[in-house]
Amino acid sequence: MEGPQENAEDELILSSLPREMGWAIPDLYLFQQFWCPSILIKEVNIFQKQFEAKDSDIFVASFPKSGTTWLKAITFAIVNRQCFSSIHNHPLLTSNPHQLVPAVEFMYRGDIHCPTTEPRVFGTHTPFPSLPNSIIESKCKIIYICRNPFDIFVSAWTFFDKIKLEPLSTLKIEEAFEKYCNGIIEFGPWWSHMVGYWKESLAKPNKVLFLKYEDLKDDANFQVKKIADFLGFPFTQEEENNQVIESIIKLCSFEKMKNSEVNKSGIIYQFLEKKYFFRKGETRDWVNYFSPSMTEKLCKIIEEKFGGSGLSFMI
Ligand code: PPS
Repeated sequence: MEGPQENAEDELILSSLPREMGWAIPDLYLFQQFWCPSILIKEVNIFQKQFEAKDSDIFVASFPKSGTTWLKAITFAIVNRQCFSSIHNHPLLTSNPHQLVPAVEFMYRGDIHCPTTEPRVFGTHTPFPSLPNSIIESKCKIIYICRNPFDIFVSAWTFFDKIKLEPLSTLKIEEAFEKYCNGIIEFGPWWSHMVGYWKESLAKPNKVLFLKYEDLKDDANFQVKKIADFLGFPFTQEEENNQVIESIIKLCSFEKMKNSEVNKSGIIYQFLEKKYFFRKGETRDWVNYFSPSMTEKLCKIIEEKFGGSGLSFMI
């Protein structure tokens, strides 16, 4: 518990930071060059200062609404496949992926606990430059999932509206889009988030694996094998013959997860309804929401922010 002096210091630090209204969280502060939700600043600080990574740790990193839940499920299923070989008694049928693979930012809030078995698998929305040194310096691995910025926008706009905290009211799509184009969104700007992990994946391909939601949709079998190889848990020929990859894909599929009783009701992280993590699970749903001028504007921003980085999106 913090005393009055620490609270006063926290307040003083916050009051010196640029502030904007969030989409779901009333206040976002520009903290270490990203828009950090006020309720998580203390947690991100503790994470940076206290987290001790183990060489065997695995981090599923992402910008919100990029496919985190899906990749958490797949990663958990890959690394624990010896313990839970039967699809009928798998923990993913009785727990939400965010309970099995906790977000480090929420781990210091009380209702989510640090995994007790190794390899420990964690999630994080923290941008690469703000990760604790022990993650950078240890041999732990990071898998980043990236999604095209058009679908992220729609997914975020619909999701944040459902989970928004008082006193926020519904953001019109035009208002949300304006903020999005300025990078003002929980954990934004989205472009620097993606480019940060992208560059690190190029510099250290054994440390950071960069995946795209669209590629996972397109050829899950190939991507699941790639993840397993990267993590040092490759599938044996016997496993391949026994359709182990296919059963992991099926277990983690959108339909299976959305329709699983455990994901239909209840909350996690103290305020998030589990059912809202599963909406359509498709690519290109953005065409149903974007006007021609929005499309043109976002294309320009993508060109400006990603040009020369080598990172591109199939629009
Ligand atoms: S969060 O809040 O950051 O953890 O959200 P995140 O999981 O990153 O993104 C949510 C979007 O991913 C879709 N989703 C899936 N797609 C494919 N397969 C599976 N299993 C799956 N689970 C969740 C979810 O529906 C959100 O996308 P949209 O476009 O809104 O449907």
